[in-house]
Amino acid sequence: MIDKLRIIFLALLLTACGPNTFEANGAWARPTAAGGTAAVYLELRNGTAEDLVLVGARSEVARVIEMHHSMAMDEMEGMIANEPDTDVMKMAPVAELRLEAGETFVFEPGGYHLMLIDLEQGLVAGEMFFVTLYFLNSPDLQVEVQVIAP
Ligand SMILES: [Cu+2]
Repeated sequence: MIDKLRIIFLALLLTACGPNTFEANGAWARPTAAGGTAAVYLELRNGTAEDLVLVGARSEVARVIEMHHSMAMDEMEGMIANEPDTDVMKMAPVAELRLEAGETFVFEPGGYHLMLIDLEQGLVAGEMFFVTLYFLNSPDLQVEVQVIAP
């Protein structure tokens, strides 16, 4: 009986750690003063068999989080944008993002990012904070974000 339970327990463990998972890796942001705006970059590995749809994010450190896509000026025709860092790239809000089954979706500088707007507290190098991601068809995912100096 004990052996049977042990096998079931091991099977559950293997299921949890196997390749068929959905996880966030390497989330980071730059140090930013309170009241400012900061981008979060990360990788979302969708090891499940179905596409997942990211529809939003929240964090205690910011009033609002938007999903943004940065792109070159010539792709921006007719779109409203603001970009404090450079005059070459502009960014636009995205309502939802499809994370394809078996793929890793990358948020990175110059591409997709989570935009923390109106920071309620400063982001300090060496510290971390949490962001919760919301999906159309998957449970919420809490992500630990490291604050890393450039
Ligand atoms: Cu942005």
